[in-house]
Parts: sequence; C-alpha cells; structure tokens
Amino acid sequence: MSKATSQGGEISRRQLLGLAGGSAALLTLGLAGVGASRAAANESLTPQAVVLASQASAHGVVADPTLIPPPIHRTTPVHHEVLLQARHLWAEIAPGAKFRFMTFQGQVPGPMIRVRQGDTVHLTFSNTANDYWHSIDLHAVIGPGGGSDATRVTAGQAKSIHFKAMYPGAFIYHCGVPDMDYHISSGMYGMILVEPEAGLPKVDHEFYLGQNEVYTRGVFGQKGPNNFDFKAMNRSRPTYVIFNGAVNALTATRFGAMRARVSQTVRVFMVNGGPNLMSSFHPIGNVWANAWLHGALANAPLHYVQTAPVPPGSAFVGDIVLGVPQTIRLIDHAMSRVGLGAMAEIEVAGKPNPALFRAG
Ligand SMILES: [Cu+2]
Repeated sequence: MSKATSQGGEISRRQLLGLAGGSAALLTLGLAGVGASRAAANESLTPQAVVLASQASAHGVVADPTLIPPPIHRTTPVHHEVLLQARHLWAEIAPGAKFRFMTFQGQVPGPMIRVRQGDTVHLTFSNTANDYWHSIDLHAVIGPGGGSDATRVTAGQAKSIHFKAMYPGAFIYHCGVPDMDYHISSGMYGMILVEPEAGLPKVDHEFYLGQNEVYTRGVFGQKGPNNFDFKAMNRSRPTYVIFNGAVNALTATRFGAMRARVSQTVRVFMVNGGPNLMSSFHPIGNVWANAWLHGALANAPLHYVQTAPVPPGSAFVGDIVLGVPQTIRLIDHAMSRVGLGAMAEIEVAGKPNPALFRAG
C-alpha cells in the first residue's frame, strides 16, 4: 500500500484519490492543516479540482474492493474537499438481469471516504439530471440528519456541508430522503472511515465490501429489466442479498476474487446498507482474529470471533490471519441468503502447512 503523503511538495495521484476512495470521481486535497502548523511542503500546493472518470464499467456498479484510500500515517489533522454525486444507472445484478441502481458515484458501495480523527471535511453533494431527490446522511457527522437536511438536492443541484470528524470509527453514509429504504436498497450507501489518531494496526491487504438486499418484482436471476418491489421490501423479502452490487460479484467465477498469501493478514471493511436485514458476517475456514464490532474503532477489538453481527446502518472492521492456502468465502451466515448472492471470496495462495491443516 502506498502512503498518502504530501512530503516533498507533491501530492500523489493516490492522495488525490485519497479521501475520495477508489477510482471514483471524488476529489480530495490534503491541504491546509487544521489547528496545527502545515508542513512546509504543503504551503506551495495550489488547490485544484481533479475530476476522475467513474469506475462504472463492464462490471456495472461493482466497486473494486481494493480501490480504497491508503492507511493514514499523518500525525496532524488536515482539511479535505470531497465531491460526491448521485447517479442512476441500469446494470446487471445477475447475468442478464438488469436493475436500475441508485448510487453514489456510480458504484456500490459508494466510495470509501477515509479521514483521521480531528480532520475537517467540506463535502459537496450533487445530483445528476434525474427526477429524484437525494441527500447524504453520514453517521460520522454530528449535526441535523447527519448532513442530509443540508444536502437534499434534485436534478442539477449541488449543496455542501462542513464537518469535523470527532470520533474514530467505520461509519455508514447513505441517502437520507424520506423513502431512503428504497434508495439504499437500490445502492445508495457507503463508508466513511475515521481512523483513530494513533492509526490502525498494520496489515498486508485491505478490502472494502458493502452488503445490501434488493427487492424486485422479477424472480432471482430473471433476464431483462427488473422493477423494484415495494411490497416485498415492506415484508423484508429480498430477491437478492449481495456484496458490492451484484450476485457473487467478488468471486472467481464472476469478476474475480480478492487475493492474498499464506502468513499475510487481511483487513475487511464491511458496511451494511440493509435497508432491513442484519448480516451475520463470517469468513468460512477462518475467524476474525481482530473484530471491531459496529466499526467501533475507539475500543480494543474482540479476538477470534466466528460470526460478526452487522446491523443495517452499521459497519464492521475485521482482520483475518491467513494460515494455509484456501479460498475463504465471506458470507452472510443466514445461509439462505448465500443462494441470493451473498458470497465473496479471498483466494489465499502459498505453501500448505500440514501441521495446521491436512486432509486424511
Ligand atoms: Cu437517494
């Protein structure tokens, strides 16, 4: 993982993506220090807007779990400029089955916003030309509606909020309009990660997953366009339960598994949009060696947790220590949901360790 650093008078591309998370079209500028002297190198930086292409691609709305901002190594607070845009797009939720997603920035989950406790953020939320109202409620924000009151926008509008990240944790953000259950089910949620001042323990890989359930009038996998089913949502009877915007998206047989090696440690950041279902998040063939339940990073993690409860509107941070080559399947252990799409894979390569595990 590259460091986000502005030492030496340069802001790396990674840092520009930095806060912004992934390849998405957020922009962020790690510029002015807040309440602290700015590094000399930073003084020469000129604020600039960098608009990046959306990652919407052949993979539809599926967010690449590896395209997240890098860990923060700063020891002083900074100010961030973040742009987020509401976008609707039709994409495949299963092969041949199309669904009209509502998204932050064209991806599900929306881009991870990564800051440090004490940082300040100026967030501008805009809406592309569609006839829906959207907004953003960030659970890391102390203020009316988590920011949703001040960011409610319709076609062509943009509004901003300014906030200070007071508490460390992995927090959800989501659309906060009155029919937000419909919007969140359609993909409008993501994570804002507020790192503790001391940072997080180092790991070899970080992955970013978002779970939500989708309610359609068509049956599971039905080809062609699938309209939303409000009655099914009110009864909490989903057609799909998915990670990152499509059935089994992050598996070898779809768009590719996540990858790591024996003896490495991986960290999974998971946000559950819901809108209605609690996730029972389990890594098959391993455990959460460190488990920050509810994303509550100010606390010491629990150790060796098999299945982490992740309620809708919450998040989870968990580490897995890799001991043997295997494919670890990340699932919602409410098992019937695995058949509805709730599975992702981490392929672990490396030498077998017969002392740890062997068949026969
Ligand atoms: Cu919305």
